[in-house]
Amino acid sequence: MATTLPTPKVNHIGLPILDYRGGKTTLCAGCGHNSISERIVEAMFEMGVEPERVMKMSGIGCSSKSPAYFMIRSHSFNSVHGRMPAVSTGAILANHTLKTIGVSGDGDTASIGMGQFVHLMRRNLPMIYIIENNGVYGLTKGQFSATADIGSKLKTGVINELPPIDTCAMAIQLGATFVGRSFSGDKKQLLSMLKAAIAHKGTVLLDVISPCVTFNDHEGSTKSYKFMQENDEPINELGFVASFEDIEVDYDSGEVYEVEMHDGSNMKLRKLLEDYDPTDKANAVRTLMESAEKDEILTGVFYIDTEKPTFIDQLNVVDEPLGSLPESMTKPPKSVLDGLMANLA
Ligand SMILES: Cc1ncc(C[n+]2csc(CCOP(=O)(O)OP(=O)(O)O)c2C)c(N)n1
Ligand code: SF4
Ligand SMILES: [Mg+2]
Repeated sequence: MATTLPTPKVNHIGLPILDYRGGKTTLCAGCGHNSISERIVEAMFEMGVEPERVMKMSGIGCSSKSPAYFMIRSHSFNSVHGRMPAVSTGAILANHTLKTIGVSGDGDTASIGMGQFVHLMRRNLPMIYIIENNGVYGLTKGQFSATADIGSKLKTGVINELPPIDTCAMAIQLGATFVGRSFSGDKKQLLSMLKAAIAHKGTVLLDVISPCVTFNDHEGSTKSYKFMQENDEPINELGFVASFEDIEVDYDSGEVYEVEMHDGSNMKLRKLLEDYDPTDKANAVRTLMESAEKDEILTGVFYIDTEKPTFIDQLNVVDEPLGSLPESMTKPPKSVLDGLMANLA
C-alpha cells in the first residue's frame, strides 16, 4: 500500500528547509561549530534567502570547513588561512548583488588574519562575518589563539598569560555597523541575531563563542560549555520581525530599543543592561572594555548603525554586477586610451 509523505513546510519563497542544508559534517560530535551551521540553515530558511544568491566564504580551520555543512546550493570559496577578507572583498566587488556570509575562526581572524580583518571592518562591506571562537587552533590540535583569556588553561596545564583580543570592540571602533556576540549553545539568541544580520546592509561581525569539545572544553577553560553556561551575561534580548512577517513582539516600550533595518525588518532590543544604547559607539567600546576587566562574558547586540554608507555605496558601483558587465563596458576603447597617452606626453 502506498504511503503519502507529509508535505514539507516551505518558507515564503516556497522552499523546504532541506534546500538550505549542506553536506554531512566531518567535525567532532558536540563541536560548537556544528550548532552554528544549524542556526545558519534555520536563519537563511526563515528569512527566505535564495540559496543560489548566497556566497559562502571562509579561511582555514575547523570553523572554516563549516560552509560545506550548510547551503549546499550556494556559491562557496574556501580560501587561505587568514585571507578570507581579501578574497571576500574581491568577490563582493565583482558581484555585490549576492548575500555574502563568511565563516572564520579565532585563529583565522585574530592571529594570522588580523591584518586583513581590520581592513575589512573599516570598509563596511556588505557581508556577515562570523568568528567561531573557541580560543584555540582546533584544527592543529588546540594551541591558544589570540582570543584566549588570561589565566585560561590548556588540557596540558599550560596557562595563557597574554591578554585576549576583543574582536567585537575592535570591529566597532574600526567601522563595522552591526556587532554582536553570542554563544553556540544559545539557540534562540543566535538565531535571532543571524536573522537580523541577514537583514543588515553593511558589515556584520558576530563573535560566537563555540566550544571545542576535543581541545578546550575542560575545567580551567573560559571557552567551555560549562563556563559559558555559568558566565554568559546578555545585555539585551533580541526580538526580530522580518519585513514580510506580520507579528507583534510585545515588550514594555520603556525598556526597548527599536531599530528599523534597511529591508524594512524590525529589530527590538529589550534592555537587560541599564540604559544600554546600541547606537552609542564610544559607550559600546567602553562597556566591552569594562566587562573584560570584570571577567564577564557579555553577549547580545553591542552596536548598530543603519545609516553609514557601505563600501559599495561609497565607490558608487553600478547596480549590475561588475563580473557580468560586457567587455565593451569595462574596457575603454582604443581612442580613449590614445587620448590619455597623448595627455601624458
Ligand atoms: C599559512 C598557514 N599557516 C598555518 C596553517 C596551519 N593552521 C591550519 S588551521 C590553523 C588554526 C585554526 O584555528 P582557528 O581559526 O581558530 O579555527 P578552529 O580550527 O579552531 O575552528 C592553523 C594554524 C595553515 N594552514 N596555513
Ligand atoms: S577539534 Fe575542536 S574545533 Fe575542531 S571539529 Fe573537533 S571540537 Fe570542533
Ligand atoms: Mg579556533
